[in-house]
Amino acid sequence: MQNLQAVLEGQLGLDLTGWTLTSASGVSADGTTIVGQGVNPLGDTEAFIAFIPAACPADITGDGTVNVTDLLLLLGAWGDCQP
Ligand SMILES: [Ca+2]
Repeated sequence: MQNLQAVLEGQLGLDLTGWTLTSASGVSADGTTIVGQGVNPLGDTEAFIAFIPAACPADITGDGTVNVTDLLLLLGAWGDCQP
């Protein structure tokens, strides 16, 4: 399990300064939409909806771009798979 607020801020770059996400109450079937409650910077409880961009399987580094670095990682792992 991961901390949703940490993922939204750390991995997706959202600025949630002053917010505290307190609960997630629903997730779409494809996992790209999450709804819940949080406390906004004014201290009021408020609903939130977060849209998570679908992952790009070719972006091996996870930096949002498919480029030569991803290709080199793929080529570096070329060959027989070790369990
Ligand atoms: Ca990449």
